[in-house]
Amino acid sequence: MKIEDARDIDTPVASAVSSYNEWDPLEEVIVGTIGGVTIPPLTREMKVMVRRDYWDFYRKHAGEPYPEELVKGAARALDNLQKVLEDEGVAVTRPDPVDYAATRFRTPHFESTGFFNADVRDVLLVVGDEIIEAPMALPPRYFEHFKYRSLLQRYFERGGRWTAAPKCTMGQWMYDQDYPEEHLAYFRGDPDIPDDVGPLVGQYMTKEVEPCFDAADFVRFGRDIIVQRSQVTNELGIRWLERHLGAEYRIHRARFRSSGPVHIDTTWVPLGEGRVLTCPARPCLSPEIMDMFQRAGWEIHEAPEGVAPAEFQLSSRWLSMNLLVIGDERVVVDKHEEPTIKMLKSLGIKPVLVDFKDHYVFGGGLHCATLDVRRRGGLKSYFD
Ligand code: DAV
Repeated sequence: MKIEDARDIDTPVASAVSSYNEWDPLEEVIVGTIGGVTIPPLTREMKVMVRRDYWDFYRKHAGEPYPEELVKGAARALDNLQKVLEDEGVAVTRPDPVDYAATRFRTPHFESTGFFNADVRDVLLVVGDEIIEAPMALPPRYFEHFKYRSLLQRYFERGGRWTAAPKCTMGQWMYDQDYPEEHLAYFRGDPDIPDDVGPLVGQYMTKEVEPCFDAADFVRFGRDIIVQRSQVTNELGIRWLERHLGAEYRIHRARFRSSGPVHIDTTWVPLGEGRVLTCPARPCLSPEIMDMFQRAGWEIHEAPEGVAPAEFQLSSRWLSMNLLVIGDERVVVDKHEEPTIKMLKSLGIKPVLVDFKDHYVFGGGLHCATLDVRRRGGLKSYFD
């Protein structure tokens, strides 16, 4: 990691950071980097991230680099995305790859090796002119924010506000040691799940011991922010953000029928003002959220199933709906996702195609692997 000297700190600047929703015209974005990604140790709590078919592989190879051809493929996908965005007139910044993810680290509360995928959206939350570092909830991700350190410093010099939410300890007391192992067998996109599976009866891998959240469990609609209690975001974490943002924002808790929710951006995804995608395998269980959208005249469209010929170790297939809206009725979509492309066209939206499927293996789609730093437009209410 290299952090350059600060430049020009005495010249006042208008903030380079400004983004209030997921769809205003995109001017500047961070695209993640994959270099250094390391197979994380398969501790009990990490099983919420890794599909069961891969548990043996993760057990055997913890702390090692992923197979080189997978990393190369994902790196190419991220470069493809950078090019497509630049061709659309969006400025792109990239973090440095890390070279220390395989290093064993130790805090007073746990020991682990790293993980460090390209999913910047999991780690950082932009609300207006502020970039917030999420506490995260899983030990291999404890230091993941450092990957963005030099970029964050740069955005700070360019006028952005920079906040770190309190880190949690990630000590074993944070995780439910009685969480039924068999419930982890159901993965996030499974439509047929029993009614008593953990999250449906209010049981999660993370307990309410310390605030924790991943940034990707929040989705921004101007003054209104929708959040889900998930395996990695607890109610205390939600309250921390609610109090931190104060009266200008309204945080709405939404529940979905999911066996193990992790990140809301394959579940409830705005396509623009007045239109949101819902995942048919994870319908919304909160009547007040459905009411809120319906009363304000929002259209709720079911996302078609993903079809990209890709490998999924860390996510469901629903990365197909993990879209990056770049404004003016343009949406970036993987070029293999024909049904999604067709749906976008039928809504009068221009699909901007990118070859991205080789990044899916690391658990992230187009929204996960990016962070909008600046979108044209200000703070508005879309539900009054
Ligand atoms: O559907 O498995 C993936 C989102 C990762 N940021 C899913 C959620």
